[in-house]
Amino acid sequence: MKDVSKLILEDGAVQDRRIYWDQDIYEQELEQIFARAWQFLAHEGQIPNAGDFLTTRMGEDNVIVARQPDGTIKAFINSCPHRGNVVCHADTGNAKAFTCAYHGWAFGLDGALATVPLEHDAYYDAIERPRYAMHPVAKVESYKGLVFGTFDARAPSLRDYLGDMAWYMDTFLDVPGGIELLGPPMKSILNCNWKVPVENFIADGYHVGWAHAAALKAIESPLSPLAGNQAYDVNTGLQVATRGGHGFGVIWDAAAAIHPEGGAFRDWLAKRTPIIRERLGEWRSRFYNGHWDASIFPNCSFLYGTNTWKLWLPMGPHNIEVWTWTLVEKDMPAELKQMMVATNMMTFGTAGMLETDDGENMEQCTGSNRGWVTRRGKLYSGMGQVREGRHPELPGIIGKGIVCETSNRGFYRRWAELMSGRSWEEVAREPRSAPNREVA
Ligand code: UNU
Ligand code: FES
Ligand code: FE
Repeated sequence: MKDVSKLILEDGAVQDRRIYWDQDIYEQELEQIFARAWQFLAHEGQIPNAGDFLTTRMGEDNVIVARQPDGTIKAFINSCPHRGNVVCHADTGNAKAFTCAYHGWAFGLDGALATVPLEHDAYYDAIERPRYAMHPVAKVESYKGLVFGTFDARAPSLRDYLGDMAWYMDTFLDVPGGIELLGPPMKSILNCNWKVPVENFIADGYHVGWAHAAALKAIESPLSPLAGNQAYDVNTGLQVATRGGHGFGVIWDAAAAIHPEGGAFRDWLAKRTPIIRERLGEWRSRFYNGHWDASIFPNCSFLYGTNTWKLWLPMGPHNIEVWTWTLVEKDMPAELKQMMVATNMMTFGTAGMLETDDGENMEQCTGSNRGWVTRRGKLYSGMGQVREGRHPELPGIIGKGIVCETSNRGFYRRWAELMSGRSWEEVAREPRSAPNREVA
């Protein structure tokens, strides 16, 4: 294993550019991160009934996620244990069994090998079927409807893995009726390293006024004054890095800000806020009205408010597939849900105005490291490091204002911890506390 101890320096603020380019570092990510960490698979509502399934990826491994007759969810690798053919070619559907197109092995909803053509005549009944189940995803667990999986049986529980990020996410997960992810997901390809969009969503309030200047003006949103950083109140909001590499930034009172037809959404928020305050308290009712940019380690991101929900699926060191759903509250009226979908398509869909602003930057941030000398340089995300600290009421490390790189640093500290190959226990034994400085 490669010694990665020098790739992330200064408490997460300095990154070696080779982490965005080198094949051997990428291979180590597949092993130490994607084969170990919990990854987002689905929302339970996408596969409500027995036999419902969908296919997705964990790292570069194709997986089938299937609702079992007993209501639980199982996942397994979508590759036939006979000669390796892809078994299921559908994105989603309902099945009684999964049958391989090559020689006809058939597997149950739990991935067990159920029938083998010519089993008696050609195998002489000597095949030990339990040995040829489809490779299981070691653990599949849900948090308030969000389903995650890990290939590592020794991984902590999903609840422990999400840590304090779960407390923050309850803001929109723990609403009456819960949430839905509306699909089918829009899918596109970007020629960038998977970490670049994760950075953008976890921490990058800095780019919003600049990279999205034209889009913000065109949308004529309450955030339009940010265009070109003309009137960007960087102290509105805050940024959070929670232990485990997750994090987000929030702009207060901006949940509906980039919806051109945001009126119905604002009405909805106003109506629901007292209920959220009652259930979750004052802070979460404030977060409920804010606009968030967020990432769940390693590769799931979302913008609460704009309500885009994304997976950045790695396809080699310089390529990803982007999957985009729309997050809505289940109890929202149908027209409001439709408005959320339309805005998401217009802003962060495949050809979305803001998605294309970001996509171009993300590809160039990755591609410039093709240069051998360039690649030997470093990048800097030290913004706000001298001001971040603890908060009397909020968990995690708090950065002051939305324009800040606190959660970027938290992401890279976790990246470095897992990339070193240390066990979950070793990593957990080193909790990093917030700098001893109060950030109100
Ligand atoms: O691009 C973003 N992450 C963003 C855009 C965040 C907030 C408002 C608009
Ligand atoms: Fe699947 Fe042969 S490769 S039955
Ligand atoms: Fe952006």
